[in-house]
Amino acid sequence: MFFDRVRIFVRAGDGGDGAATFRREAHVPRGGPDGGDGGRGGSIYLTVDPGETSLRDYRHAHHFKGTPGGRGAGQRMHGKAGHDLILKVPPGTGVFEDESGGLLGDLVATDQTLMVARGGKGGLGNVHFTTSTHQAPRHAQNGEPGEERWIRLELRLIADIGLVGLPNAGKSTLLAALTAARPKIADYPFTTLEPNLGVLDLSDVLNAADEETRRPTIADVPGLIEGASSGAGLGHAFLRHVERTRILVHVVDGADRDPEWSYGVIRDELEAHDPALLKKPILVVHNKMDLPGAAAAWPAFAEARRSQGIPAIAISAASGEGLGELRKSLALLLPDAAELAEPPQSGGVVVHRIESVGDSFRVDREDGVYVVRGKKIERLAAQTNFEVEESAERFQRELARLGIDEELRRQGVEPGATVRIGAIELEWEPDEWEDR
Ligand SMILES: Nc1nc2c(ncn2[C@@H]2O[C@H](COP(=O)(O)OP(=O)(O)OP(=O)(O)O)[C@@H](O)[C@H]2O)c(=O)[nH]1
Ligand SMILES: [Mg+2]
Repeated sequence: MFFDRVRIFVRAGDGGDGAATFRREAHVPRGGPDGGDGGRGGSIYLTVDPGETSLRDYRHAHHFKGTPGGRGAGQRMHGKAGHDLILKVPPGTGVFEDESGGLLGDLVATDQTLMVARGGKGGLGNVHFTTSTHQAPRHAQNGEPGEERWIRLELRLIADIGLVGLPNAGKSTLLAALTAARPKIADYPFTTLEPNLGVLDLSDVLNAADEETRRPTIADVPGLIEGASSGAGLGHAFLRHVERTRILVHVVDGADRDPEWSYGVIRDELEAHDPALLKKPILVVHNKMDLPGAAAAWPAFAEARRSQGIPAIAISAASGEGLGELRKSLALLLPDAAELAEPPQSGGVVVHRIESVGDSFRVDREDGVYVVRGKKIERLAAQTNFEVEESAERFQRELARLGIDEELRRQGVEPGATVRIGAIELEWEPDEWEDR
């Protein structure tokens, strides 16, 4: 199995709690507040490592957690920041939010990095809550919870040249003949079950000056069959991998009963998957010329391509015939060296979504419990230490300020009723809630 699609769960570290402490000094009876802030939680990032070629690393590991930030302490000591977690992915990894399906980023270039879960902010220590009238606040914020979400990773291999063709056409044999790659080759269809990549050395057919930089990659993908574009065979999943190649080499088994039909099937499938594929430069190779059948079929095949204005070359991946000409044609079609160093058709910019923390909320009655939902209020609830009266009171003032009190009353909340906000459950006590 080739791992080109996975779903993983990422949870960034929670922020550390702020401290509510007071100075203790020999001659000061009651020192001022000196509680430091909590450290921020570790975030989770994905980064492109060109050494990775599949998402195999994520085959068994699906859950990733960032480390929490340290707690703040007295004497204004801040908590330590949590460690960030950096996960490696191969170039060509699309990152989607699982729930919405929205694209979070498209990672193509080496070292390109995307944050997928933001660490929680550290809670503020009580030093931040002094005012002219309130010199000894016992209130400190709890750390903010780290962001968590399921994300989907989808790999679209990035190669300069893609080999496409029916099973058994000789794609893997050609890859092995052109590069140092050693893919499995066998006389039966569907030998190749996952893409193989090779690096082409074209220095002999190029100017000496270009030698260093032009090292294009070739991808050999599993054979396509009729109906591949609508899901038949293995090919469908792999058509995605040829989307980003610069050049396609269409390999036809010249010794086939009907090379012309074989040729047409692949063209149709490419077009059905994405008409843009046929707009790429395509080189057709008529393979197995060492076999008498292929040699006999070549003149008619060549004539048909000539009349369509599509370049075709006769080769034998087995004997090496025609490979020099193929390499020269590839060198001519490949864009210049500078462009080769860039990832082909970089999927574009990384999309960073700024999460909005609006004041909006909703109150639903569920099994007798009033459930309050809203980003801001849930976050506040998570950051409040209800053991500290002062902090609990601050929270209740927020409920009033945001209009949540009013909405609860409108829905007929009774004394003693349970109000749930995120993971917190409160008891509705109107007197206490009102006398502020
Ligand atoms: N005589 C001859 N046989 C070839 C040539 N190229 C490939 N073959 C043979 O054709 C068979 C299929 O070759 P592969 O390279 O595995 O074909 P493929 O296109 O990669 O096939 P899938 O991986 O199944 O899609 C093997 O038995 C090869 O030895 C050639 O130029 N001449
Ligand atoms: Mg193969």
